[in-house]
Amino acid sequence: CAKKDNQTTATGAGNSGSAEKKLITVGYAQVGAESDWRLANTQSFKDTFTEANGYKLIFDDAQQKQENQIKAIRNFIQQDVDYIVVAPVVETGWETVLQEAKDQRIPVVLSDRQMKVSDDSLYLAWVGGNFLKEGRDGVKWLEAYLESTGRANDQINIVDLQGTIGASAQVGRTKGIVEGIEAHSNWNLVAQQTGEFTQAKGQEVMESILKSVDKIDVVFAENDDMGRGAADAIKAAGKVPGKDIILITFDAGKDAFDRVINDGTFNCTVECNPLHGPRVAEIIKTLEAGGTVDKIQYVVEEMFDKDGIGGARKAADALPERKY
Ligand code: GYE
Repeated sequence: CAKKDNQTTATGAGNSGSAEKKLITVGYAQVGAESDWRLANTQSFKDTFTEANGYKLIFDDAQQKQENQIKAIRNFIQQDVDYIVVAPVVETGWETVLQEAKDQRIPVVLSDRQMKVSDDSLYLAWVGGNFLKEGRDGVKWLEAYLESTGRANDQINIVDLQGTIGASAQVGRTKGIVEGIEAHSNWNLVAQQTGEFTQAKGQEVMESILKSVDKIDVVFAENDDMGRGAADAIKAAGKVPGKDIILITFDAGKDAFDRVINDGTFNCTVECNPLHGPRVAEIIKTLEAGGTVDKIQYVVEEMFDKDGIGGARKAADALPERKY
């Protein structure tokens, strides 16, 4: 235990005292490669945590399985890394392994999805998107869109294609749309099922919903990839996505922008920023210098549509600044 006695878990202050400049070893327990968002997130870490920037990155892809992430974290502990970064696949079930990291005095930083732990001293900080706000933004846009198309008082049947159940990105976005449905007596939740945040599963689930539900007005796809799958399923059923069925997605990646601007198959996409590499590096830099960081750090995010209604920005205006 004496090994890291220049380090405290409260501040994480680390190598700052050593004469020669050592690389800081960072183990990143990544969720998987399920979506465009995830690929951009992985790239952001690989681009940031380079040797040239003073880091050695040990990257692990857990293939969307918590047990694999727990194994990866244990491996990082065994290798005595300087920091462990986790993008937790689900919110719960992390106490034991985080306690193991704490016992070895290895600071843990969370990024992207959140954890629900009984003792929040088990991690130093979290940085990511505000998923409940994202869900509520999608609702605000839908209200404005229905209003602008004269449908504010019509019966509106809504499908919620959910992300990985128990992931904080799913929990927040689902809560947002469910609140919206409860607040409008003419909005009806006609189907709610997970598409695991993947295009293939999103398509498969949407195909079966289209067979069992007669009238669908809106699909709330909890990421772009499932939105793409849903658009394909809607086309295959002889309907026009974006016209016959309103499509709202989350992430606002390049392809979603293209659809909103060009073929109209998505009506609105709510931003979720994946470029967390530099944000986590900033946290580590501060900790290395003996400083303290805000425990919870939300990234500011927008939403985009064709015409700029309901608080959305026009996608065409924002396009030149987009980085993913
Ligand atoms: O929206 C989805 C990805 O956790 C915010 O995970 C992330 C979500 C993102 O698979 O595309």
